Amino acid sequence: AHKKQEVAQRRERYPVKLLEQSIYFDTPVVSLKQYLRRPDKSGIIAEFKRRSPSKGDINPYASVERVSIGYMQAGASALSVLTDGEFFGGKNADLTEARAFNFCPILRKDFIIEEYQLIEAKSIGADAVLLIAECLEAGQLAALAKQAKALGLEILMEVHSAGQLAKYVPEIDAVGVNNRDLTTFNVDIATSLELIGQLPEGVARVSESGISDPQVVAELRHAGYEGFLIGEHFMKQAEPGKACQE
Ligand code: IGP
Repeated sequence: AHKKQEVAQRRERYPVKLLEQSIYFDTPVVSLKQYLRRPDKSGIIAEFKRRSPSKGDINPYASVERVSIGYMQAGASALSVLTDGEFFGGKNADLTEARAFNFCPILRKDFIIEEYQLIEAKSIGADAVLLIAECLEAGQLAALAKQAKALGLEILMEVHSAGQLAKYVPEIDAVGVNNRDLTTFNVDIATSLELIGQLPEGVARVSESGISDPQVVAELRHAGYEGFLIGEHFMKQAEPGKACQE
């Protein structure tokens, strides 16, 4: 409900007609799916987040420029930038700042519930958006997936259980299995290991959350994952980019 209000307020201040003037509307996206499959990259989607509902402050004064460049120098395949303000202390301008300094796929990490947020994602320079199965009805997810595609955005659909895979539609480019239960905040890598066999054919497979160990990345890769979404483990270090190198 909060998200709805927040989006309604922004829509009033920044109508679609205004967003459409953004130069990023003329720029084709950098493909997350393709970058995850590049042999010269690590498969890591390195996330910028200042705080989280489960951990509170992680790195409240972190610089987007410094952290995102550090991630890319360390060989990350892509960036994920939290734009949600209420829970994660992010903002749209954070993503645009990351865009200005990096040529790589950038995922807009937010709770997307309306088409306006997709138009916004395109206007701030995102290449891909997250659609969380748990937050959306099947019909809603399918409609947003079509609208995202029409804007040229790639889609990462997030699931936490096998049942949520029923919401999959062919527009989706990547499926992310969230190891964190959004209601209890418990993380368990076993979630990814259990669901790998049930993911649809052809999508990029991403394991999300609670990853802090290169050995776990190796294990997930061996199981069939191509992407590894890592936030807190990097962000809690003074130099998140350096942590990404290890
Ligand atoms: C990153 P972690 O445990 O490495 O910080 O997790 C990412 O998976 C997590 O931030 C996340 C998220 C989300 C945040 C996964 N799904 C949905 C906000 C909304």
